[in-house]
Amino acid sequence: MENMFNLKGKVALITGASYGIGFAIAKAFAQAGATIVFNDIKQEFVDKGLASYEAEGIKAHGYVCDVTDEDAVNALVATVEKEVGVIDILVNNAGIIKRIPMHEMTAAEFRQVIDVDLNAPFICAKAVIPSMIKKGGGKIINICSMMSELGRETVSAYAAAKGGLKMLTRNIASEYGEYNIQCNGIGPGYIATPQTAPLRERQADGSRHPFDSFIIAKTPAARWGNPEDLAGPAVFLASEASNFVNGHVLYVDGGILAYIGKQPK
Ligand code: NAP
Ligand code: GCO
Repeated sequence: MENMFNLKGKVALITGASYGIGFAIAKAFAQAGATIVFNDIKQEFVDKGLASYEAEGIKAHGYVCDVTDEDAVNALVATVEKEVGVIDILVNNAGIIKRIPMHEMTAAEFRQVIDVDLNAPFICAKAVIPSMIKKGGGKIINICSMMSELGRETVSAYAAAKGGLKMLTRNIASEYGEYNIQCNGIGPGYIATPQTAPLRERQADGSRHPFDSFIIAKTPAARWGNPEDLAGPAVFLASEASNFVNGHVLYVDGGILAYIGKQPK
């Protein structure tokens, strides 16, 4: 059973993994035996990420690459194949959010979110699939969201992207399953990372941010998730244990999607 979750000999590219969810997933992959490759937009963040991995005893390979730039992504994949090895596992983790009421959001802002959160996973998956086919298979994991299923005020672009990412996940699974490529999604709930820090900021009087209290009431686990809560589900979807799981979005949300929410006192 242990071997089913073993990633020894596998090369994993986790995009945008200097910190946050991507870092936690990469750390778990390393602990399962994988070789870690990650990218970030700025050398400064790549360097910080390398230091963080080293502090965990992980010799990661870090590269500067903007995932929205197709030429840069293709060059990254070619460099990784030459310097590290063929990519067996791709985690499309890099992502941004802009919280702006839709009627105030510019088309350029909308496009920017779609570019990173939806176009980039397409670009990265397209770049790794040919070598996965040649190698006899691979794993693609797209980091979806509660917003792959639900909407809320101010996140129109993000929800459109993450909803699209759920269907891109299903389509990659459909088109490449016959090549032993499994493409699945992970849908994190509300996770404590820099991306959600504004939603958890303490108020001037020291009380919880209203959104923080709201999420606690909407989550059966009555807590925010930690990036480490995604480690096991990610290793499962990256390992042989999930070889017949394809086109699935595994929600790791503490039960949010199952729950109407706690009645206000
Ligand atoms: P985060 O803390 O904001 O980190 C996002 C990472 O993506 C950063 O390393 C960032 O690099 C990188 N990135 C952004 N744009 C990029 C680009 N064009 N090219 C390369 N790297 C880029 O986010 P997170 O909370 O860890 O979230 C990671 C993923 O999980 C995202 O896809 C997010 O939508 C999703 N997610 C998050 C939550 C949550 O509650 N936190 C829940 C569900 C889904 P820089 O530092 O250089 O900007
Ligand atoms: C927001 C949050 C969410 C989380 C996550 C939930 O503003 O609602 O940022 O979108 O990031 O996607 O799954």
